Amino acid sequence: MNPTPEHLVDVYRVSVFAKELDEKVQRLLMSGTINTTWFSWRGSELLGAVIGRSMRPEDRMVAYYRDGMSMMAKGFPPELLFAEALGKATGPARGRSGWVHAVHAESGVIMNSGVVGGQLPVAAGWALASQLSGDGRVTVCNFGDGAANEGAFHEALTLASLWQLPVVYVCHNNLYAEHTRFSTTSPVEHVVDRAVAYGVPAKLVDGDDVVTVWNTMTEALDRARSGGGPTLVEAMTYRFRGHTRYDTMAYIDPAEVADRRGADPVTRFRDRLLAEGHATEDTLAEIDVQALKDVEAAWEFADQSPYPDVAELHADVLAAG
Ligand SMILES: Cc1ncc(C[n+]2csc(CCOP(=O)(O)OP(=O)(O)O)c2C)c(N)n1
Ligand SMILES: [Mg+2]
Repeated sequence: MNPTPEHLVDVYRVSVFAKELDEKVQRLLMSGTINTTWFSWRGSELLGAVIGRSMRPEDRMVAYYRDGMSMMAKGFPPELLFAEALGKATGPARGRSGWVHAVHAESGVIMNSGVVGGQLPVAAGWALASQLSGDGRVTVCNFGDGAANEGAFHEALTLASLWQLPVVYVCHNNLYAEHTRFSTTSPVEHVVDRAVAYGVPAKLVDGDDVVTVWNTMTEALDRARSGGGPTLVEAMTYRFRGHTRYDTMAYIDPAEVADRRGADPVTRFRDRLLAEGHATEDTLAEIDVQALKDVEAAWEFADQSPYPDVAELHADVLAAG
């Protein structure tokens, strides 16, 4: 079913917030104000917003390190994510997991893990638990094009298909895994080209095309929920910044990056909402102002939160004797 105008404006709200949060973190990092491991998601905000918003609250998401936008869209409170990233005691793991392993049980989101591809079998396991308990939940698993080259991809897709698990695998194909272009590591052009080997329905989509991604996700979620098994979605997207903040992107043609940055999906979606009459300039301007305020509130919360007490250093750590 096509997204309603309310859905579309909501997707804009979530994606403009994710964009501003990423920009804020970038400024804090580059000015030396904070120091944390951060993988910028600039360029993929729309994709993340649609994935998170097309899911039901009770569904589960296994996310990955460049995926904060999907996690927040699913309900992970931004201030808690920020606090966890900074190692603060108010983070859901009391600052111990850092950004890369953040978990928020209430919204059903886990980020697993620093091991590229590690999230795919974990998602199959969560989906198996839903199938066995009959809880009606679907698990969505986000991963990158690089993760699709891991053995875990093959293992997870095989099991998910054999057991018809309620899971949707969403590959965020941003063309690069660290400094390596996907085309130099894959004999086939697209990750979905491999789906036939697993007997899994698959769809290739433009990750910036909100309506198509929405319809693809809702169809895949419905199929999983009604016992129809897994789906593989490959969403083409782009990474405006380097793999990490130290990456100068010397391995990419500067014209490619300039072209992509010049066609910011969030800005283009805003233009489209106006052109198609889904929202007025006043409404969107209000959303833009609120996004900046909400980002500042999340930052203030994280910044003012205390670090864990040093007495906690050995708490929850398994030790013999
Ligand atoms: C098993 C494993 N191999 C290598 C790495 C190092 N590494 C971290 S991120 C990354 C790139 C993964 O790229 P992709 O899956 O396309 O995700 P993207 O960063 O592009 O979103 C690599 C190789 C790792 N963390 N784990
Ligand atoms: Mg990638």
